Amino acid sequence: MAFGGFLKRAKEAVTGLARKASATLVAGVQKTAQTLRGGLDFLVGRKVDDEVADKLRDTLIAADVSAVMADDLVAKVQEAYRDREIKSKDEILTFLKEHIKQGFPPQASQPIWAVAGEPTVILVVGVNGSGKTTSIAKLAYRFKTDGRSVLLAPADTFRAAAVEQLVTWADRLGVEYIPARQGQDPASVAYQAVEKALARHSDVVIVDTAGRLDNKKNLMDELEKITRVIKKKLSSAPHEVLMVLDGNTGQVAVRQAKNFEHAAGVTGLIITKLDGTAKGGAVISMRAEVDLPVKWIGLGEKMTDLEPFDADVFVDEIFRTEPQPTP
Ligand SMILES: Nc1nc2c(ncn2[C@@H]2O[C@H](COP(=O)(O)OP(=O)(O)OP(=O)(O)O)[C@@H](O)[C@H]2O)c(=O)[nH]1
Ligand SMILES: [Mg+2]
Repeated sequence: MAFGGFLKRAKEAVTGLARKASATLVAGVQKTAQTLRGGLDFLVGRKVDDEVADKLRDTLIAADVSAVMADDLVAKVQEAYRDREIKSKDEILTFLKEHIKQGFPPQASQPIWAVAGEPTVILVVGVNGSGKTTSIAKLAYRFKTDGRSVLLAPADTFRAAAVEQLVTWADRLGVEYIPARQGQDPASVAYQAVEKALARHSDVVIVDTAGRLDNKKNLMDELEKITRVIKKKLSSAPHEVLMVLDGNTGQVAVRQAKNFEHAAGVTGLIITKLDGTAKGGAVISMRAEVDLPVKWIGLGEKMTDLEPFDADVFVDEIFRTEPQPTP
């Protein structure tokens, strides 16, 4: 890895301490923030009685926070109000945010890297159209910007257009890829990618997979085969298996994640398409409902529109009390 990249990341780590929301995040979660803000305004000057509790619950659910989590949060607010720990709208909001943030263990959303000298192999899986290929391009862009060399493996050989889509991104990003043709065995594409990455000392290999994985068995079978084959080249791989979920589907995405929670070594989630939806609350229920960390969030169609998930920043942003002009 280039020294420049190391310096840049070290600098990010330091400046990251302030952890401010980026313009992309601010713009991306606007609709969710509006929904929450619109509903929470009634808290001003009100007692937390049953009516207010119901309204609070409805507001959380309108932003696609799960019913279980909404019930739990409302019960905690009612209790704290009764115990006179919180009173004003601002206190209630701060209390809510702290409780939600506490659910996210620190560091859980960090990427998993291979040991030095080995390529990190990332498999990307998920249902049709969830945003796998686009997210891979965004990850490649990020890693490349950080000074890592990236190799893309178009192992979605089901559709010819899928290979082309990833190759077009690779060319645009100036990263390497493995050529593949329609109908080729996906596992062989992944194998060749790992082989080439070892030979070239690439830092990261990202493997795209077909979106036909609409049930657990398909996903398990495909992952199991790809995994078995790449392990022949690199026994520690894959280091990360990321499941991509369409954030636009809100609670449906949560159920999907739950369904695949223990399947096939999934290590983390990418939640896409959070821009343009008011269902961003689903992201905060992921932790309460699913034993998998949200690692990245997609906030648009451009290569810069993917960010590491930072629960503190995300929660502050969706519960922002004042509309914030895009910085
Ligand atoms: N607005 C928005 N659009 C996104 C985001 N991520 C992906 N998309 C769009 O969603 C559509 C599907 O994305 P793909 O990356 O092709 O999805 P996929 O999972 O690879 O699809 P298949 O290969 O067909 O299974 C494309 O039009 C993307 O531009 C996002 O974060 N925000
Ligand atoms: Mg695709």
